[in-house]
Amino acid sequence: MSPKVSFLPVLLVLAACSQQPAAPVTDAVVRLPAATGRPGAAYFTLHGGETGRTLVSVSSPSAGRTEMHDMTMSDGMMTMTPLTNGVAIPAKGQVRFESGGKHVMLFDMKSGLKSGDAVQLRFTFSNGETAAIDAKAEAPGGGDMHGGH
Ligand SMILES: [Cu+2]
Repeated sequence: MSPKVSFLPVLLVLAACSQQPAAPVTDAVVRLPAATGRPGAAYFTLHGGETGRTLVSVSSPSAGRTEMHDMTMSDGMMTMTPLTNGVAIPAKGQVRFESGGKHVMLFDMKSGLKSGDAVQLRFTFSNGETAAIDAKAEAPGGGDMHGGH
């Protein structure tokens, strides 16, 4: 057997990976509430894939209720707008949910969650596609605008 042949299995694995459809959601984190009873927030990156998709809802077994919000700054005021018509992600594009922008609010969170814990998020898209992923819990940030929400 020549040395070259031994590389073949590695190449096959790489080829298989590149043909898998990209995950619809990556980089998920959950910002834990600063105090019990306050809402937490979920942040992540949505991927449109080959054809684009529309996120209609996000839920979590660790939260009693969730809402999707967009936070925008107008005339120096932070405004929170519910995203009731879903969030469209263009084909091959991305939409970021991040601090100071779009976010998912997690109400009535289970107590006892701590930094580093896995918090499951369940995503539903308008085409019927669903995804469940584990977000990493993060300690509440001191400068988080969301504290007064
Ligand atoms: Cu909010």
